[in-house]
Amino acid sequence: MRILSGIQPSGQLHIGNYFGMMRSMIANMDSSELYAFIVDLHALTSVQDRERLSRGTLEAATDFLALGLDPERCTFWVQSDVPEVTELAWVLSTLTPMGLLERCHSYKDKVAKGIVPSHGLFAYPVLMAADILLFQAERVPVGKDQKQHLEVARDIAIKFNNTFGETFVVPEPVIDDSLATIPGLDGQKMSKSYGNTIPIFASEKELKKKVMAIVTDATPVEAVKDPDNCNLYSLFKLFAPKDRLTEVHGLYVNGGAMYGKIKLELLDLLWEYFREPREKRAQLLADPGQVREILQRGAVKAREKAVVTLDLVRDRVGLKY
Ligand code: AQP
Repeated sequence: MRILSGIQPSGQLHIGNYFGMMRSMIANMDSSELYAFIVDLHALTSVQDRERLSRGTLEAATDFLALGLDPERCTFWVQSDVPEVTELAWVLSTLTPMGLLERCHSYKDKVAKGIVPSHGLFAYPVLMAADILLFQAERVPVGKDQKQHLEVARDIAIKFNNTFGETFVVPEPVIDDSLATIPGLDGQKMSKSYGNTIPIFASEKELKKKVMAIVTDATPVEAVKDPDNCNLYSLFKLFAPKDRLTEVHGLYVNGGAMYGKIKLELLDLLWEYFREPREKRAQLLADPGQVREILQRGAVKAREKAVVTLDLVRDRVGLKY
């Protein structure tokens, strides 16, 4: 099984990225042919700051490695190091109906949040389709927020195959329904560009500030509360051991849940959960040359695959003469 997914270096990686995508990618390393990459070209749609983007790219790669991605057991690279993807994106864009992109709510949401409505932001799903189709990926683990983009990629693949003959594998999304969308501090989707994240590798002080800022309602302690409609509970559920979760669930439905106490408990759980990766990350940060080298080797490996697909595409559409 060929599995592929990417992550934007558009800010500190957060627990939504981890549970939505990174964790299942790491878990799939041995059972599949895995392609993982840092999508810096996509991040350009929201980060127009040279220093932030280049630093973010190296940091995102470092974080992924620290969390357990093993470059020897997958192909791991930075999107812009494989330029074939931009050529394929252009070819695909010529047969992507405008209406398909106009329906994408991620574009509308981002514009509503103040991100400049550039052509790149609008065409984001086409570049994402190119990422996926270039490597003939069969499965793409993503959070629920990316489901529609996956449908766009599928539509484009089908249209291309119908127009030019069987060329692309039509990819399937892999979405863990229990973790579909991790809420942010304010209850909206946790998102780097919404400023509502819990970063995986925040300092203890920063983490405390974030966790204590999780928005909860103002009901008294003894009131009965709905855990399924509580942002704090949704986050607690990700980290708490089963028995403790059952107890806290009981406090919600019978009364007695103290938000402040649960937040402090969540803080401890979070800190412990990422302890080992944090130590690994500190080692990698001390040697950025090693991370760059891993990425360069990954890009060489990725390009070997990319040129084969692109060559086929060029032939199919008539770019060979
Ligand atoms: N809140 C979330 N819940 C579940 N999954 C999530 N993902 C992101 N946020 C959540 C998944 O993480 C993967 C990588 O995401 P991305 O960085 O490429 O893009 P994104 O979805 O746009 O993430 P952000 O944080 O919201 O970034 P910005 O703000 O820069 O756009 C994806 O598989 C995504 O589903």
